[in-house]
Amino acid sequence: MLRLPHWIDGKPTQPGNGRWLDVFEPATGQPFAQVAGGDANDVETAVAAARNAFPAWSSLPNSERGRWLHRLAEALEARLDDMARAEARDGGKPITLARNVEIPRAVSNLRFFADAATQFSSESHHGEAGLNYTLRQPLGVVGTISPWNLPLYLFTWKIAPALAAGNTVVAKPSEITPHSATLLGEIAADIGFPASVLNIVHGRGPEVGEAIVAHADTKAISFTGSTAVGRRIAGIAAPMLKKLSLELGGKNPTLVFADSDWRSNLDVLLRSIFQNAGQICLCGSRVLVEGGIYAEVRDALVERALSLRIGDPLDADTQLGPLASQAQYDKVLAAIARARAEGGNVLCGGNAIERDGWYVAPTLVDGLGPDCATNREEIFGPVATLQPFDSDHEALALANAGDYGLAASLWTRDLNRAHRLAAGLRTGIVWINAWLMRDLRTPFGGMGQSGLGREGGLEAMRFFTEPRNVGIAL
Ligand code: TXE
Repeated sequence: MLRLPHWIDGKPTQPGNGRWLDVFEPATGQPFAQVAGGDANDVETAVAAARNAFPAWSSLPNSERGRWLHRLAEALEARLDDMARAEARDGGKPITLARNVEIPRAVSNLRFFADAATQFSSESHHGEAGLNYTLRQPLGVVGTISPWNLPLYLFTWKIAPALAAGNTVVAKPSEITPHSATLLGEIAADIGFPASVLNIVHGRGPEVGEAIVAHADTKAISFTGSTAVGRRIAGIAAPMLKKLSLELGGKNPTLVFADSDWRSNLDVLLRSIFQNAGQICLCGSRVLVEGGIYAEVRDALVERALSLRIGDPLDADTQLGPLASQAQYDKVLAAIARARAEGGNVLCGGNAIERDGWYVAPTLVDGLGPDCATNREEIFGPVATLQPFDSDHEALALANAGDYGLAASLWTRDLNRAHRLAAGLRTGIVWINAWLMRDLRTPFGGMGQSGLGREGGLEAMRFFTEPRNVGIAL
């Protein structure tokens, strides 16, 4: 059986405790590989390696670090097909999505921050007393913990700015989808990427993740995952006064107004609900529709949901694959049962699909108010609710209900309304007549229970550096 080791000090490394964890194929529900089940000792080894590598890596000229990241991007691009297959197998992600969208985006994460390394600069202030300038220096060893829904994409989204800014990294991919990050470790070694600058430690969250957070020598932690784990990480990091970035998911509203061009954007609306089987923190899981067009929009979405091609993620025609894990499958089915118990009308789906693996039918539910658990708790699956509204005021109140605040997508042709609502929505991101518009320069992250801090562009480079003030009397 395929075995996925840690990558520490530029070498494949066995877990010190000799423990391996099964990695499952969501399309069959059967194990197909094993991943190192590391622990605090492996983290210790990785942190020591990263600490040793820090002086040389941080003192390279920025352009040289940028060149290394460009080389890594190029080598990753050359392995696009292997990477896409790896993610389709261990995450159940449709291979077309991996091949055409997510792996290319992982490549662009590396390229973007490779260039950012050469363009990142800091402020200076001329004043009566003299001149102040800001030194921005790398932190040292930093830890990154990433989830299973966009494995390589989110892995690179964190390591790229960390490395570009001159830090060395101990990275923990999700134990559910460890394959693509392991391949990246292999690729880095193949191109002679400076050893120990990027160390990958596999294993379970409580053993490896917490050890990375709790280690005195990791100077910052960048985490994407559940709100519950984010809180736990914050609890460990706070007394250490450790810098934290937390991206914790959402319960995102999509607001569809009667004057919008919703008919010709049904594809986007459908994708916003069901892309990656709804396992993206940005997916719209609460569709709010203006009363006058409610029935029409509902019927059109149901019709399109029923036409999604469900199948083997390795098949290029598949649009909706299985959920990534048994735990996620159980969670989504329980959420659907709860929606029924709360009085929801299941408009389509509402069941597991009769075949091997962790498949759930695309599900739309209506008849539920904003206060029920179905509309307040993240489900993270192919499930969305629909609610009607009658005024801008009501739309905003429904959209802002609940504790999350990651993203909102707003569909209208009325420019005034669009800008007014964009300012009133309590989310870190608002898209107008769009969903998941991507520009790596923009701040990415959420408000409320969706997290703390922002990633992307300058925000990420700032997170991974220490700003220091130098004042000179003139
Ligand atoms: O996430 P976890 P899970 C949400 C989504 C999903 C739910 C549960 O609602 O249904 O979370 O998913 C590591 N200390 N999102 O349980 O556990 C873990 O090994 C340190 C939203 O799989 O948060 C993995 O690498 N690390 C989301 C990573 O945290 C720990 C993406 C995420 O896993 C840890 C994923 C601990 N104590 C899930 N426990 C998003 N924001 O997009 C686990 N980990």
